Amino acid sequence: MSNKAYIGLGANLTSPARQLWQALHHLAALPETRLLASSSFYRSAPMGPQDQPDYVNAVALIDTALAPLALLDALQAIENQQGRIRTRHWGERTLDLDLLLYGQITLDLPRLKVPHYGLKDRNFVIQPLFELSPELVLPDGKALVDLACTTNDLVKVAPPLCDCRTLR
Ligand code: A4P
Ligand code: MG
Repeated sequence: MSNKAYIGLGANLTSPARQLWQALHHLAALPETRLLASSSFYRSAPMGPQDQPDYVNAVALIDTALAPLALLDALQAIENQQGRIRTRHWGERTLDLDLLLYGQITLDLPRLKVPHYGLKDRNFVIQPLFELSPELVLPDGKALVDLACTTNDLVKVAPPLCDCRTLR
């Protein structure tokens, strides 16, 4: 059985936009998984420590038969492959991949909380998610459109990747 999952991508080191492109290629190559769509790339000021570069963020939609923990393992393997080094909390990184949503499932495991705990509070997640799926309803029944913020500090840095067939 396959499930739609949304992945949050973030990077602020070593050519962040290129890191996101590379991560999309890696997502497209995962077993039992299809990359369906990616949002535009957005630049934003760092949340957390301010003495780090701006981030580039995006959200990808995949269709996957990987179970949630297997998918998390795969996402962390991609982060490591792209040179992720864990230093300080909310610190700089070549690549962060967060499992935002997995179908309508809610999980509260030591290694994995779904929906991702920051989903509702972060413009750099809500806006690209809204671009992909404006009609989305979260597992708690909340409509994404009701979370969409009016104030906006995000700047688009790349055109939408509307044709993900080139990444498959
Ligand atoms: N984990 C639990 N649930 C999940 C999930 N749904 N998806 C666990 C992914 N991981 C999940 O993550 C720590 C642990 O969370 C993992 O081992 C996993 O088992 P991490 O990626 O190692 O560490 P982290 O990313 O520093 O911590 P955290 O709390 O996940 O940070 P966030 O929420 O990812 O935020 N500013 C801007 N503008 N844009 C950003 O993208 N990102 C962060 C990091 C800080 N500031 C930012 C941005
Ligand atoms: Mg993370």
